Amino acid sequence: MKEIPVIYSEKSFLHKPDFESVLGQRLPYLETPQRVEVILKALRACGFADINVTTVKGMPWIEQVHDSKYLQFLRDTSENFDQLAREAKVNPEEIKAFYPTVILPDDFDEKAEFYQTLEARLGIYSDDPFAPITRETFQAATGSAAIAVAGAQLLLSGERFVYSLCRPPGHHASKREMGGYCYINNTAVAVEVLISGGAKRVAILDIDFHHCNGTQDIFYRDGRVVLVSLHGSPATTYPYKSGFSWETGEGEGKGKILNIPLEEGIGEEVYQAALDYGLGEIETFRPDFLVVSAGFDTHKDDPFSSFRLSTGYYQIIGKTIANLNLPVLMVQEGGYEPKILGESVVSYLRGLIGI
Ligand code: SP5
Ligand code: ZN
Repeated sequence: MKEIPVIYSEKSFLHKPDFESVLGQRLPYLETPQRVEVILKALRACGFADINVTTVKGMPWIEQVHDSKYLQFLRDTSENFDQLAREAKVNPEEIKAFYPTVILPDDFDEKAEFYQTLEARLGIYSDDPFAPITRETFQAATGSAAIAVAGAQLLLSGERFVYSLCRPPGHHASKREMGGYCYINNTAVAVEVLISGGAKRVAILDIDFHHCNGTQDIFYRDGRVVLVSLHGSPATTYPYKSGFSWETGEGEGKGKILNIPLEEGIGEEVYQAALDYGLGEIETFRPDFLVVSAGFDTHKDDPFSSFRLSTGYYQIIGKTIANLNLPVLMVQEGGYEPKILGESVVSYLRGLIGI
């Protein structure tokens, strides 16, 4: 039987914020460790291999993607959590995570020095309140990026398909800001590994329901990378501020971003036409590798989705992608309904590897 290396890390289970706040409602944090468990369970049930990587050192590539002050902040806030809480007059025993209370612009080079408080610094390095920092977040986020690094290295060593089961996800994380459950942009880190390993051109296909504002920010002026994203229209869908069709890249990156926003309620036919169009652009670019930021929050039963995709349809998506005849690294992004998440990943991988 054909197989696909599946990479995950025990560190993913460390990150567990206890709630998220939406319009004043206190809701359970949807980006749970259980997501990884259901995916692993479904994969093991049909005999896919899995590799636990806790030892890969991802920092050199993480530092190529993210600003060092941002990374320092992430580490410092996790590692000195209790002390920072007490300094801010918060009882560390009463809270599991710091959430930003203000959102400040990220033109922070001077401001990071100027601002003295945790509240201001959280505001500088956050895009929204959906990426809280726990005591374990830095470990889990760097562990997640290491999963992407290990995946990219396997691709460089000649594997045709690899699945990096990253958690926390990454595509909303930009050079200097976290947001939307994301801290380190795992896909961008994988791209840097591929380029360091000799790739001249890399394509990214983002099929998460939400626009990849972080990935777009990182590669907006970069001629080495083409980024195609299919997502819910910013008119109705988080992150709202980006993902418009007129955002096409600048400078060296001009024309190398393709955003395909899709209306609420669309089904598989419309989605497939958009996918075919997007993949056409990727083929024209003649990349050496394809990295897929794969979210399963496009499923009809996902709490965020306004699309009507079925579990079985992910197999067609996988097959369509495989038809490009490129080495493919699949990086896990969103997907929040545990009842269908595992089966959807299996369906997609079956399509990809053709079983
Ligand atoms: C990686 C990823 O999929 N991140 C998604 C983060 C989404 N958080 C946005 C929360 C906006 C809440 N809007 C509520 C609408 C639910 N029907
Ligand atoms: Zn998403």
